[in-house]
Amino acid sequence: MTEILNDISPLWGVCPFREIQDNLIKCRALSRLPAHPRSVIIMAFPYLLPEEYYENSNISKYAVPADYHDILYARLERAAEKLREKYPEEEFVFFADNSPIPEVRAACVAGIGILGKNSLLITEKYGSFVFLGEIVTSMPLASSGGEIRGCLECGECTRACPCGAIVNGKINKELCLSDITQRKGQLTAGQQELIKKSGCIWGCDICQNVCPLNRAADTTDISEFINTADGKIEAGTPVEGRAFGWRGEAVIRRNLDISKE
Ligand code: B12
Repeated sequence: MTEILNDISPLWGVCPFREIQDNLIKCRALSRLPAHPRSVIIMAFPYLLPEEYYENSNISKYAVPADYHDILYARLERAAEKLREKYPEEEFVFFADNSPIPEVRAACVAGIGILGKNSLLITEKYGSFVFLGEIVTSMPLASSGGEIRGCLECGECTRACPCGAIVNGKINKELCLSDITQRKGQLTAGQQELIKKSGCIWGCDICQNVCPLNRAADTTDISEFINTADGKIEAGTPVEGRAFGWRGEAVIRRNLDISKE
């Protein structure tokens, strides 16, 4: 199993399903869970690129490569197929992001990183610049984690957030700039100002960029992220196959207009 998982992710661990079963996220993907889920094999996929890739970028770092859902699904599917072959009596179902699994929590329980005040998982090697994906299985596997640890609590992310969205060490989704950039329709004058000032028309990296635990974060080796990088979005840039594709062109066009006003 180790070999199969190492082949798709440099960092993974096991969270017993019972540890997160009371915190499942209610979503459509919930129906895809195995009938008797026992373990969550949670995996981190580092996505930080060398600094020059972000020089003229006007989107958040996570959206610079092609849609990470597609990239993670291809890798997860490869591993799930091999696991099904090796353990034909067991179930293996993969998810990434659009998942009933509270991924940050599962990753903390599995011990692959620590919980930041910005509510993100921070790994030792890649900082918080990792995507999370998982294979939920009927196999009973031993937990790879120990005691759940928190971050330095230096308060840098809380102070740097232009929206005051980090309250008592939790993200207030309603205030988070990343969420604001994703909303449909007319934004308030205040919200428009926030987008304009940030220079970022999709997502937000502020709470990650100021985190001292991200200062020495390693860049990714995942070729699918490196080879597809495109950080400059202009009017007419196709949205298909991008992390923001699900939102459609209108929201991107609106945010571009706001940034140019
Ligand atoms: C909805 C969502 C958002 C929303 C709301 C975020 C939020 N934190 O609620 C919005 C749009 C704002 C958002 C923004 C971003 N997101 Co988002 N998001 C999600 C999603 C789909 C669900 C999160 C959720 O609703 N969890 C359930 C709620 C109820 O959890 P919660 O109460 O907030 O508590 C969480 C933690 O604080 C922690 N926790 C809280 N209490 C405790 C207690 C214990 C003991 C433990 C162990 C943990 C723990 O675990 C919970 C689970 O996340 C996850 C994918 C997933 N399936 O988990 C991605 C996910 C969290 N997002 C991700 C990313 C990359 C981002 C952005 C960085 C993107 C960007 N650059 O703009 C920003 C970061 C904003 C921020 N600082 O959180 C990654 C995070 C990777 C990482 N290193 O942690 C995830 C895991 C997606 C993925 N598959 O990679 N996101």
